[in-house]
Amino acid sequence: MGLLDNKRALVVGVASNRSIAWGIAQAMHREGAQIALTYQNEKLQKRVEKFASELDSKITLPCDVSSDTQIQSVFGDLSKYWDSFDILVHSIAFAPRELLDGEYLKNVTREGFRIAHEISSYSFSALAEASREMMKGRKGAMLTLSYLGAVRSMPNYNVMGLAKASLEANVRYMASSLGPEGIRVNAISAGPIRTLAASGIAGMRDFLTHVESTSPLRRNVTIEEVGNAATFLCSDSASAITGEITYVDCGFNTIGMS
Ligand code: NAD
Ligand code: 0WE
Repeated sequence: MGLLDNKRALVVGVASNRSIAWGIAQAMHREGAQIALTYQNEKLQKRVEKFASELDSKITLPCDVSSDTQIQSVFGDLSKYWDSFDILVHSIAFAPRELLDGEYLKNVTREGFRIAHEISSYSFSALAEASREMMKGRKGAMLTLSYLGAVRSMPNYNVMGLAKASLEANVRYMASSLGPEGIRVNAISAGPIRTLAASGIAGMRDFLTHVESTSPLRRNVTIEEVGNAATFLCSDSASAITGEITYVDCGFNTIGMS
């Protein structure tokens, strides 16, 4: 018996075998869920098709969340395979790189601010609204990925911190919108992990070594551990949990004198 037997999950945000979304998709598949994956662009298509086949899935769909038409067509395409589904995982974020370095105020721009919020927060609402019809009446669950920079100022994280604060508020408002339909909405705030999105980030190594030396568990979190927590939050075992931000960060957010 798996935690997610007879459930179907649409996972948005797999780009490599280090992606948090890949850790989540693997854990959900292990617990019995059928998986569908999306890919941002043609460059990622072949890779994502290979990842899907590793999870016994043939369902891979294009979805760049900056396009309303692509968001709509994902669900049109998905309905050719599934008449309904249970779980939506949103694991994407983007801000122009030059804003993720140096002093926040000096580097923030109107356009960079807009892009960060659109891709990292608005896209969760847009995907949720487009999912609504197919998730109706089935104890559905939605999950997104946040970071501590939403609630603390962190060096270089800058405008992404504001976008994550928006995303966390979005979780609460979406939970309120969708709760009456039995759909739960939660976020995992994960500790730093070396993924594509973290590569080339100024000072990423310092974030990792700092957590390793000061967090209660004295180590960093893995995508497998985020996947396991995600599986729980999207399972019926978490049936009364909604609107929550759950930290999966080896306890780092709980300490003082950090
Ligand atoms: P990743 O690079 O593997 O995943 C980021 C994904 O975002 C990619 O799949 C990329 O294709 C997708 N994406 C970006 N712009 C998009 C667009 N316009 N349309 C569709 N997809 C788009 O990196 P990751 O670290 O696994 O990131 C996943 C999530 O986890 C992000 O929300 C990130 O903020 C969050 N997170 C990451 C860390 C970390 O340290 N790596 C920590 C906490 C939270
Ligand atoms: O949310 C993130 C990273 C999200 C991200 C990454 C990139 C890199 C490539 C958003 N946009 C872009 N744009 C690009 O051009 N994390 C939680 C990982 C992360 O990013 C940081 C961190 C940590 C941790 C940036 C600065 C400081 C720490």
